[in-house]
Amino acid sequence: MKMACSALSVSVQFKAILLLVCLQLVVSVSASAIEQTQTQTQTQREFDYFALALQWPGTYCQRTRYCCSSNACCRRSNAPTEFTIHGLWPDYNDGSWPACCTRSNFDEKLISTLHDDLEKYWPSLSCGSPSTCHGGKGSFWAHEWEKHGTCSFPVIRDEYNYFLTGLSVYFKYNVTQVLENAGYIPSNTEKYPLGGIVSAIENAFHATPLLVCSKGSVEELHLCFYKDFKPRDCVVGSSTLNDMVSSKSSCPLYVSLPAYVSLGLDSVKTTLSLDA
Ligand code: U2P
Repeated sequence: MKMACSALSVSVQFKAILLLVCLQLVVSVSASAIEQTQTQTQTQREFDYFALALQWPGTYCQRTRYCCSSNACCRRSNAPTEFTIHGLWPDYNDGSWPACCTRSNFDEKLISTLHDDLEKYWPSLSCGSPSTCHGGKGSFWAHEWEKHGTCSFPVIRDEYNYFLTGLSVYFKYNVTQVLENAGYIPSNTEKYPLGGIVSAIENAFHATPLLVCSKGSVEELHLCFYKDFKPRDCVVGSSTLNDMVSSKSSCPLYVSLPAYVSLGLDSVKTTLSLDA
């Protein structure tokens, strides 16, 4: 499976198809592996569902105060203009989530075949070094694997499959395309009805997303999935637009979807923690 999946970065045309095939393999291999071994130490109860957390670069990149090589906001004309991945998060139905479930430290070599796709679709949008689980600091990917990935057991059992699955789900559920088709185009002047954005996603994927805003702009959009990666609502029980506006999402009734603006910032060598 690993060899087949490593062909992903070779052919853009076949990427989506291969990723979906890989995802199915990942799920079935993981399921059969459950019976084979239960050796992993589990100190937190098993999660209930997955959230694919997507970040909107047009909003995140407005915060960039200085540049560094790890920050995709600094790529100027090559900066991301579509939703990128924040993380694939195992969550509980009560709104909490497990974190740092095993001592499996991040190893970048294990995901070398996914590197180009991860740089493009799962980049860091800051210069900060987030905390890892056992007292250190690391890359954005290290943080996501150690904090969230290690808790996706038994559905996803290792680092490579965690990132592969994140990419696969992201390619299958193209939020940027759905919003564009519904007329929600990145703009620094327009505001769009939150209900319209939610409906566009519901119509496409038959499940209610969760939106997170910052100062009236869409910052994140979460898609939620059962453990077999079929879409489900993100908010259990009450998912009316009112609930989303008032409590869960920090979004007003009309939101901006800012277009990415090239920063024109100089890079600095020191990684001061000016942006998170
Ligand atoms: O929402 C702020 C931060 O809380 C963490 N979070 C949120 C929702 C959730 O289901 N799981 C979760 O971990 C995220 O932290 P991070 O992964 O960025 O460390 C989110 O940024």
